[in-house]
Amino acid sequence: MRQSSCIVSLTWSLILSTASLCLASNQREKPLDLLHIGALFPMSGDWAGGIACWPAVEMALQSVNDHPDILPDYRLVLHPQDSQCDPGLGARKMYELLYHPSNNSRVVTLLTGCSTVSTYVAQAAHMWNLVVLSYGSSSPALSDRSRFPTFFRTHPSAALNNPTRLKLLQRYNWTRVFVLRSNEEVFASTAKDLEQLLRRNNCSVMTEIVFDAGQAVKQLKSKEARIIIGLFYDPLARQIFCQAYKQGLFGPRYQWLLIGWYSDDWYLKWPAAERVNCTPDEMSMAADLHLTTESMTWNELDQPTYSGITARQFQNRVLERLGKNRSDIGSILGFPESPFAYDAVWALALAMHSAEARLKSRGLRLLNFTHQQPDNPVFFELYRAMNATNFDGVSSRVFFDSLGNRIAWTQIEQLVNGRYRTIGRYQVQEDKLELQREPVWPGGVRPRSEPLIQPLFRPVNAVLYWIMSLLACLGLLACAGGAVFLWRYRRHRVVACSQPVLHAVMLAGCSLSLLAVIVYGVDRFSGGFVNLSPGSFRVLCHAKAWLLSLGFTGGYGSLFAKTWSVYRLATGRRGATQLEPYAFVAVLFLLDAAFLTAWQVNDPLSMKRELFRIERSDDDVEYEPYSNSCESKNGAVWLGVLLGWKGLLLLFGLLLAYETRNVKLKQVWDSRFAGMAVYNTVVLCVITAPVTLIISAQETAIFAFVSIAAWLCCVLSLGLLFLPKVAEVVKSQSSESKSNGGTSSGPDGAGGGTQVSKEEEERYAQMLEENDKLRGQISNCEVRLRSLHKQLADWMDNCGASGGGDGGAGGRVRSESGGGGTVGRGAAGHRGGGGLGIEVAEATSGFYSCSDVVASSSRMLHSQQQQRNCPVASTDLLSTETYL
Ligand code: ABU
Repeated sequence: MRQSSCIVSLTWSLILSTASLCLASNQREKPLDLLHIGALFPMSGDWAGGIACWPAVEMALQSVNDHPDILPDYRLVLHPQDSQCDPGLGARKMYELLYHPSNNSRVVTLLTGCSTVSTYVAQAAHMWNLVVLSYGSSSPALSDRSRFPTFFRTHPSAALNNPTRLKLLQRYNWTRVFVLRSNEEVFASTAKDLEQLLRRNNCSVMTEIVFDAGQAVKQLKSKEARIIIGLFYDPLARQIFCQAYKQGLFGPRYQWLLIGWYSDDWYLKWPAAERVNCTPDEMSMAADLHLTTESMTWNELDQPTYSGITARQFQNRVLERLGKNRSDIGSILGFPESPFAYDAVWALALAMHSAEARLKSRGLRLLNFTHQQPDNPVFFELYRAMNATNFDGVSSRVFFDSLGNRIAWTQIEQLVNGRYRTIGRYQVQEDKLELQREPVWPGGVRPRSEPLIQPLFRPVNAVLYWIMSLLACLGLLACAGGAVFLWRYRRHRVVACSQPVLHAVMLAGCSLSLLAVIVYGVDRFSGGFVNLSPGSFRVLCHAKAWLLSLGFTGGYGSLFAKTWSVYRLATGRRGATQLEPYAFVAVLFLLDAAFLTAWQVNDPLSMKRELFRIERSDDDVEYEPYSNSCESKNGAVWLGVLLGWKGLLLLFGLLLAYETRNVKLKQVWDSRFAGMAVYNTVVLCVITAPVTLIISAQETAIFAFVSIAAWLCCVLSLGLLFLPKVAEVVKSQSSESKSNGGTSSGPDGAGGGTQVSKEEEERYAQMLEENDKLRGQISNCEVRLRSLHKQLADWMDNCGASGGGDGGAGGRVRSESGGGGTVGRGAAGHRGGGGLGIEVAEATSGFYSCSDVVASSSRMLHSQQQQRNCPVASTDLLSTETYL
């Protein structure tokens, strides 16, 4: 392979040297001053564009030399060298041009082709005062004045294609792109510029560097690449497309975008040295329908350019020199760049001409050029003139930006059935896209940059939802049954002695929780067969929060209050009243309501779409499951506070239930069952709360956990508190019916036994009512007694009485009323001889009328007043008696 490339190189050197000699022989006929131009042509290698560019340069040189008005005192002499598109060889050729002993001519400028070579040459050239002009270098890296201070190019930068690529991506909505590039600087810098541009325009871009074509294609496949931009020379393009064929990275769903300057048949023919393990047919299949972008190389106007010929005439002459036909155009390497080469020579000649004119005015000439002088005026003027270039070339208008770049339109083409056809063109300065036709899409459908993601509503499992709703309804029925039972047997000992109001609260709480189970399922169905508007969904969110929270407070709060009152009674704390548990539950409800209102007002819940991992994918569509849930901005904080507060209640409830596990009280008949219900609720809540947080992505599982836990809490609590009572009532009724000779026969125990039981119940209830009434009367009496006692003391002070031998009037009234509220009579008595002393002590049994106590004290007070001839506060006493 090396041998053959040496032979090719030698052949071209001979041809180029002969050409050079021919040009030199011309010069003998015309004794003009010579201006030497060094030129590097890539006649082989990655881009062998010199093949068509050399004849173009030759033509331009001839027309410049023949032009009577351009550099009339000079003749341009070209020193061509083959660089083989190899940077090392290119650098060596440059040194040979500058220093080779056989070359005593002074090279004024350099012409180069192939980015890799131009990079080396242009980086060094300014050290010899050399302006470098490239006809075939596309690397964006060359647009760097600090590295390449004297570099110009008639070949536009490859970065000029990037806005066109972006335009295409945007037009076809391709937002996820892969860049596959080889490691040369030209492609690295193009890819870097492209990445920045795409990212700025919200396009996701991933770059893969090719070290091995097979591996690179495999990588693309594994990353599900669909839109692929290839940045590489054509030998590598062949390797990659062979692999693309083998690995199936072509056809429908895939779109390749390549560089447009390969020859038209690059995928069909390749040098024997290249190992491409695919047939031309396979390569055609893989490469078909790829798009290309490339700077426009031809002046489209069919008018003579500055050099005097039209672009078409130029094409014909180049073909003539190459001995080729128009039909060969696509396969001639460097043919697209040949107008750049032609215009490059004209740009140099015009710049030299202009520099000569300016130098002349200073008494200098172009021949005063030197390589060594740091600020050589010729170099300075030449550089200045190059910057000012502006003429109509065969490759359209030639001018450079401040970085020495050529500005041009970009053309978009597509390979359709083996032929490149124009799709349109784009001009970045004016952001102008002119499309002639739409591309043909592989498989007839425009590929997508990523699979179409279709949302898939995932409701809770319908069977589970209906089962749980049915169970919740049964639970609600049980609550209703419990309420009927409570009312029906409100006077029965087992009901009356087990805080029936707390039971009623618990029934209400359980009902709310069971309703929450049904509502919880409805909001998870929204988006499916229940389609709620966001507004209705919001209402449902709040309803769910209120139902669950108040349901918990009613259901568990009543159990907690019960356990609390058992604890208070069992530990014999004074001051605990019968109202305390109710007050406690009321406070819990108020706190809940205040918290939920604050949440709803400050941070309202709203509908949120929860997305889950993509599960299924067929063809080009992927389904993304989602469900709707309730969310608020600081929902986690609100929920944290609510759960924390409820968690504390659970913890304290557990402790109280444990503390009172052995307590048996007449007043709270069912205390042990209440304790067991507390245990159940705590265990279920402690398991459910963390589990639902962990499996937040599993809709059905969450619903199952929450609804089953709520349902079990309710049903177990109801069972534990009501079933023993029901059993007890049934037992007492059947034993009563037995003791009445088994006369009872009806389902509700209608018969003699039941009659007696009812009487008992009524009597018990009457006693309770009476007890309440008496307690009220006692407290009135106590107030009255205190007032009387005060009056008595005042009266005695006023009368100057100071307690005589009869013991004085220093009587003392002590009144106590215990939790039971019954008052005993037995401890009342006199102190001292005739002294006033009444004690109302706590009684453990029987009832005491406080009227007796007050009447007796009034009477004693009256008799003492009479004894001491004191005026009687008769109205008070009388009214007291009357009242009593
Ligand atoms: N259009 C050919 C460019 C070759 C190169 O930049 O190396």
